[in-house]
Amino acid sequence: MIKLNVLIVLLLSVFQLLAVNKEKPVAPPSPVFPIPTERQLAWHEMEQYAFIHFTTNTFTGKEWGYGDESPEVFNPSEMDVNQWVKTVKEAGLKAIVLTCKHHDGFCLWPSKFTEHSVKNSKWKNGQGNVVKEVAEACHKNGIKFGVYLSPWDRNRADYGTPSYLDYYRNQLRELFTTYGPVFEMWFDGANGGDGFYGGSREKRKINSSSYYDWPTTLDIVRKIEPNIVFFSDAGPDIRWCGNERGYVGETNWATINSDTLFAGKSGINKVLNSGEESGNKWIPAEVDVSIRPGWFYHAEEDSKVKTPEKLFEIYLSSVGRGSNLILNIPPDRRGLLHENDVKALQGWKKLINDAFSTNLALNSAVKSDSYRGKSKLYAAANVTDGKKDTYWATNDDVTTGNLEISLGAKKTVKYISLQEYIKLGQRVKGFSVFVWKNNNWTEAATGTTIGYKRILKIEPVETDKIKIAILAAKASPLISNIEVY
Ligand code: FUL
Repeated sequence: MIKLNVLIVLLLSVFQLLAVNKEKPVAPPSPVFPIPTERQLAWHEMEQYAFIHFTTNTFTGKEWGYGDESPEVFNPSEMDVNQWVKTVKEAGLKAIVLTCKHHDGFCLWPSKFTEHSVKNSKWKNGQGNVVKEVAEACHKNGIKFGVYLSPWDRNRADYGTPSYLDYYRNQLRELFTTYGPVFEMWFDGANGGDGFYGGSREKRKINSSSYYDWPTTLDIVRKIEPNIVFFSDAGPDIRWCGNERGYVGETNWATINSDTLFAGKSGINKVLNSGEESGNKWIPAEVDVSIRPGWFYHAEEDSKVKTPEKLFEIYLSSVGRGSNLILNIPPDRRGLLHENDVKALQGWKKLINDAFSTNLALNSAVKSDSYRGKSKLYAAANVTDGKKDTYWATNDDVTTGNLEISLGAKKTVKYISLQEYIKLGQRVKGFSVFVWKNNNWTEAATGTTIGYKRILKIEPVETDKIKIAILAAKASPLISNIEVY
């Protein structure tokens, strides 16, 4: 039997041993402001989702209905939202944002505030409700639901007067209390112009910076749905990427200045496309693009559906540059996603799966020229551990560094994916990717920003070593993830 005093001595030495081996705590890097909110972080992780444009336009062949369309024309012959959700989910899209009301004012749900809705259509004898069906199918199948409610309403007689704002806000309350949860609200930039306006058939001009009194409206919605992200040209949560062709800038800051956003300056689309390094707000870009030339379904565009290859290119220039992608797939007159669109989405998903099926760098050995306080917490191994909450960091006074990944054996490499730990702000301003080839480091790609995610397509190469050189950063670079495909 061990005597008590021997046991105490033994325990003491174990404690001492542990104390010696315990690292001195190293302070985490301070944030570089602005930083994303929790709801923005959750949004970043969604990466891609679907847009669904559907209204009377689908049946009249228009892109912007005038507002005088009879509700009767809305009559899908075999609508099946489960086909939409199934297609969307299988394509790897995480949500559906539905045009509950487009500029023509026709409502896809039987709103109690207007007669201009599905309740006066022939579809299901006026008993149908597209919004309810879509929201329920999304929630049942584990994808999120988002709302597009056009502020511009070419049907309403009172558009342009204060009473229209009551109408618009009543509809938001109606939608958000009945069909939630809603992850994103899409506020369209198109505002005012000619329209039916209850029979006036005239041109109406509104002052877009004051008429809508957005703070009050957003507050109403936020109270019902605290975690919602608001998209509009200027945020406040998500900004437009400045074009509808499917790309954000190669330089893409999630930050931008509120002054730039609201000054209505010429050249604003270019700034929206790249963000601003010195931006005082975290407002990341969303890339909106349609799988067809138009946002609504037109039979004559059946042969113009984007190819899987084009969609893959769009994926790289949106998600691959740190933005989210909202890809529009418009239902046809049957109320189904057209076969050509479904085929294109399937081909696209296959390209993505093939390209990114095996991360060759997962759990690979990584060397760095330095790491923060020589603490394991910030060591290079964090970039290949497959965990999003661990990261490599340098000391505060070090804003450059190299990360060298050994793949263990020669592999064919085509893509490199990099991620910053954006919870503490976007930092990297310049980097290069090198591959070990013929006993030399050869530059395979170079870039400016990384942000939430950056995917680099490189000339396919046989190599067993990759080096990421961070060349410039706003502060200590924090890299959470490097993947190699
Ligand atoms: C634009 C609208 O005018 C288009 O019709 C479409 O809804 C697109 C997503 O936004 O501003």
